[in-house]
Amino acid sequence: MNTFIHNTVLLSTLTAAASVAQAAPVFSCCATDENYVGRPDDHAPISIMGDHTHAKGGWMASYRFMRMDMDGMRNGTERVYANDVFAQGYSVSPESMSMDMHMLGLMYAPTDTLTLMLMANYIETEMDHKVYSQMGANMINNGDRTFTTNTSGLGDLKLGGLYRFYLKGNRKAHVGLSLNLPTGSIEQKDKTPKMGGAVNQQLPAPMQLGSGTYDLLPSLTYVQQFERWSYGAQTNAVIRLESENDNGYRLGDSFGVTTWAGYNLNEWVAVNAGLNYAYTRTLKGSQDKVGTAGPNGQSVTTAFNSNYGGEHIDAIFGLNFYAPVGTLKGQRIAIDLRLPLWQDLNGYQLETDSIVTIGWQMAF
Ligand SMILES: [Cu+2]
Repeated sequence: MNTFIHNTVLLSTLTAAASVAQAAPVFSCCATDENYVGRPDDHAPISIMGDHTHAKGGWMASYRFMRMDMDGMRNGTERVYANDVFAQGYSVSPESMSMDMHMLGLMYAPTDTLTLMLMANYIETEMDHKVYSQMGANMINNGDRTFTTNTSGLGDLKLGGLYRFYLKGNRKAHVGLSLNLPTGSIEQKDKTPKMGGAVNQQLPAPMQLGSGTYDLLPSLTYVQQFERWSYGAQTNAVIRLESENDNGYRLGDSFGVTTWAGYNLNEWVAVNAGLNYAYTRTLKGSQDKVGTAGPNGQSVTTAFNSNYGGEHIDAIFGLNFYAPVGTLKGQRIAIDLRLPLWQDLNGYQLETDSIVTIGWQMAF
């Protein structure tokens, strides 16, 4: 009798345990090649590139829209104003800038360890400026104290691959290497001030659509997944391979480190947050077609190398939506917001206020 009760209790305990074991793991940990199971936190916040690889034969198409807003000038870590810029001898001070970028991406994995990537983008920029005085405005800008420049067009093409060299249990790591092809124009012009009146002239580097140089983009990414959440870290760099482009300058090399964590609220939605540190070196060479002289001494801040480069730390907050089943299976929609926590900019430059990225990704 005792044995019977004991066995019955044991059996029902086992049955209960088995049913819990079947029902409990909503999320399969972890996505290996042999047992690939998508989950919302499989991808980093959408603004982070090259964060994931694909299993053999996998394709992914993506579209991202990024908007960056910059408003107000900064010297080092201090907020400054147009009058502070004019006091340094500049005739024109940038006031604000926005950049919209549309990015189309394609990924394909010929093997489980290698994923190839291609990215193209279309850029639209707008910059507002202020002229140092009414007298100056009369001399160089037809009497207007403010003016706006715009550019738009195709940017640089990026071509490369990710190689996953480490996969053990719930941990994985990959290196990435891409080449930036200078397909974006560096010949963008718009109506800007000149002695005698504003005319169509070459715009400074921040308004150009490409770097004008072949650049190397290496990266290293590490990710660890748990049942409900995951975290990752990535370090990346931009190395300019040429000493100058066709217009006599080259953009600064840059180096960055990003960490993030994602938490699955359910099978469809994950929240994520992260931190990004980036360091950019100053511009090198000289912008041949951009004038440096103005009625107040110098022209605009963006004509001078000392006003390029710096460091910043951004906080990242995002949401990933993923369809694990149904007609939308394999599709993702994600959004993230980057807010600068700290910026230390060389010379006088526009400060970044926010970067929003919205993306759609489809694996097939
Ligand atoms: Cu992908």
